[in-house]
Amino acid sequence: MPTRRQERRWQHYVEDKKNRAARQPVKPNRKPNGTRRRNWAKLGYNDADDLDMPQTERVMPRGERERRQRLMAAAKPRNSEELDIISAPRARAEGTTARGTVVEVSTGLCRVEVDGRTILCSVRGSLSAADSGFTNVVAVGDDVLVSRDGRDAGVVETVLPRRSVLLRPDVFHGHLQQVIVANADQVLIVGSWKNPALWFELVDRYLITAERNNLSAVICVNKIDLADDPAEYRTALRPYQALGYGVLFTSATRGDGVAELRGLLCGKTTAVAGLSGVGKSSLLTAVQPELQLRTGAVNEDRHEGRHVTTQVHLLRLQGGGYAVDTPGIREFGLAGLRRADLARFYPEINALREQCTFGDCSHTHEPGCVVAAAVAQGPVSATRFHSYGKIWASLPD
Ligand SMILES: Nc1nc2c(ncn2[C@@H]2O[C@H](COP(=O)(O)OP(=O)(O)OP(=O)(O)O)[C@@H](O)[C@H]2O)c(=O)[nH]1
Ligand SMILES: [Mg+2]
Ligand SMILES: [Zn+2]
Repeated sequence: MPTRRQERRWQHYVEDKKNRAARQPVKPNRKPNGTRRRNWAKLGYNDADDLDMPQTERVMPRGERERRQRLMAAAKPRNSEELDIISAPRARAEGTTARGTVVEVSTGLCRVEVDGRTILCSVRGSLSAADSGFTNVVAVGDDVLVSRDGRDAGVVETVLPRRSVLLRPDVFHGHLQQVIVANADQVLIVGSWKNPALWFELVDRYLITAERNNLSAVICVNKIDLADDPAEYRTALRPYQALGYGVLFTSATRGDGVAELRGLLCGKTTAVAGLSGVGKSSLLTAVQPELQLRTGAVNEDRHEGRHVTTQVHLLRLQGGGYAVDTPGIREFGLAGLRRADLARFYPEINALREQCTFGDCSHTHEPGCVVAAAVAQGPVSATRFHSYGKIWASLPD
């Protein structure tokens, strides 16, 4: 217990300190200390515990911030939805904030589905792309908080933490990444058996992208009506089935596999990826005819589509869930992947790697490569090995 005298001395000390601080001359040109901005858009749910730290925070003694976070986390509800709301900076127009999903984006504007209605929104200027780490602030699939000004318009105030992102190099700044789809659960990799012919390397690239983003992937081989014999495509896709990948054979024109596809899309957010002209829009229209997505003929000479779908759209499905009809994008992100890490995405190659003569065998040219020998004998499919080599050659060391 402090004595009365000690207490008085303490009071005196505090008063004196206050007065001295008040006597400090004000320096008009003093710059405020730099602040650290919290990059909440990049945080996953794992980081949700520290989301309600203020946007601008003081530099604290070592360990102090973590201590406060632990205390706050202990006092907080564990429900992730509540965490989202708590973590969001307050919208300006309090009382009119609503939560919605971005269904379409164009420069500076986006359409957001709120309570079953789609409203046109601008994006609050203080939400900067640089802070998000990507070249776009808002992406299709984003969960956002909007403040409403009128029934059909609003402003995106906050982009809530993303569960997943599908990226591609930005069109104008190739070294930066653009978010194509946020919060997808799975990728539907669409290729056509013919016209244009199935491009296995692209299938593998998309499989790697999906795995790197923790998304499940299903391969959909469309236009099977153009095959002379079903054995052709069934044999070609067997190595993928053997590896455990889901494979669906469809014909948007004849209706094969459409019911199965509908079931697969139900209740999830699916990014539909594949080259132009393979029938992505046709398949989605077959799944849900009222979507009536624009489709286009494939160029007879070049066997390529004409990029009929140019915008990324989030389409609400009747059975629940969303599908994202993406334009044919070749370079869904392998950014940051190095040659040495590629085999990790080829389980059948990875399983043999320790038997190769050289410990750091790349399985592309070395003598004594067990993987190359396995291709001749069968365990590694020639198609997969070929794609592995092509992708390896395109990656940095
Ligand atoms: N024979 C056949 N043709 C199909 C099938 N599915 C789509 N097509 C045709 O393929 C062409 C391209 O189809 P789209 O649905 O526009 O292709 P997309 O993948 O959406 O192309 P982009 O929007 O350019 O990326 C159209 O002429 C379709 O009629 C199919 O199962 N069989
Ligand atoms: Mg299309
Ligand atoms: Zn090897």
